[in-house]
Amino acid sequence: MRIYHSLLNATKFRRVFDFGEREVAHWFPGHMAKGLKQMRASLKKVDCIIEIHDARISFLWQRINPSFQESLDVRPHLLVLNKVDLADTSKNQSIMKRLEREGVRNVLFTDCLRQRDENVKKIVPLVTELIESGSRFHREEDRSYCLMVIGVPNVGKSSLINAVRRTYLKKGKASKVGGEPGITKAVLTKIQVCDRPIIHLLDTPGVLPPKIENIETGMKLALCGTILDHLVGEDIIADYLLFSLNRLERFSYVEKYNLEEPCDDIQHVLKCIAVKLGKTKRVKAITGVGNITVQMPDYSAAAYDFIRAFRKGELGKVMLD
Ligand SMILES: Nc1nc2c(ncn2[C@@H]2O[C@H](COP(=O)(O)OP(=O)(O)O)[C@@H](O)[C@H]2O)c(=O)[nH]1
Ligand SMILES: [Mg+2]
Repeated sequence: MRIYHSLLNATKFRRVFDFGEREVAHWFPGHMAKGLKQMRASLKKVDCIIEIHDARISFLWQRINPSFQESLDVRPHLLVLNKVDLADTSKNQSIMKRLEREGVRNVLFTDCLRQRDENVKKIVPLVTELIESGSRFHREEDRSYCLMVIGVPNVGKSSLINAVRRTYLKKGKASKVGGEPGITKAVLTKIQVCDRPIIHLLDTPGVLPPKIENIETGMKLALCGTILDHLVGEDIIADYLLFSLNRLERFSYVEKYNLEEPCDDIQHVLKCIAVKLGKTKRVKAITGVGNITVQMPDYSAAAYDFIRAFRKGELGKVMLD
């Protein structure tokens, strides 16, 4: 790996990102309020909550709704920090310390795409213990529990359900997984994942916090795929990605896309990506001698690829907060 010593003096890069006049207000699809209402109505039947967060973003930005959170807090609660394969795990210790200070006790880091993830295996014993040691627990002959899985869109709720089911029932996918947020819309699906004890998981639609702290937090959530890209704009997500990679000194994009050196200019980077991937488009140009067709870099296609490469972990592991 090349080291870019001269560039590590940060003066070459932007220190802050200019969001212009953007606001987060229009980033929330209407179905989220409906989803939240349904979740609230089903809470009575729920013995334990599994809250899933993206391991790359601070815990604070991903709690879905303060009023809903209160009704959650009376139940046993497990926090799963997912997509740990994409996260810079050197920060895990300090994350755990911070969570402890916030009073969050039961935490697991997971990679739901891995065939045999050790921490996915721990979920059933841990929630069983949490439920049975709780004050609401009444021992019955048929132990049967219902768990609600909550979290922002695209964080891996359905993948986690499938992973637990794969581990304990040796069965295939039951809940649809998607690359775009909003695949599990306003329905709560109940899926059995274990038969001793009988455990059902309630898959829920992703719900974003009703008020995102600030635009930068919104952009981090967007970068990790929790908000529909077109609502935010792929051009700005790509630029924020470049800003973040430079800030974190993750320079693998330089070699991957044949750049000469790290660069803070998104237009230049997208051009290199387009050239490298052969993403060009023909456009008509009017000249003095008539109309001609010229090849231009396809900036949108390049931005799309850049963002997807990041989400697949191809541009390095990160911690955005
Ligand atoms: N790299 C990685 N990707 C994951 C992980 N869990 C889920 N995904 C991907 O994240 C996307 C959203 O997953 P999904 O389960 O549909 O999220 P949901 O909207 O919360 O139900 C899919 O493309 C999954 O393949 C993980 O642990 N690591
Ligand atoms: Mg889902």
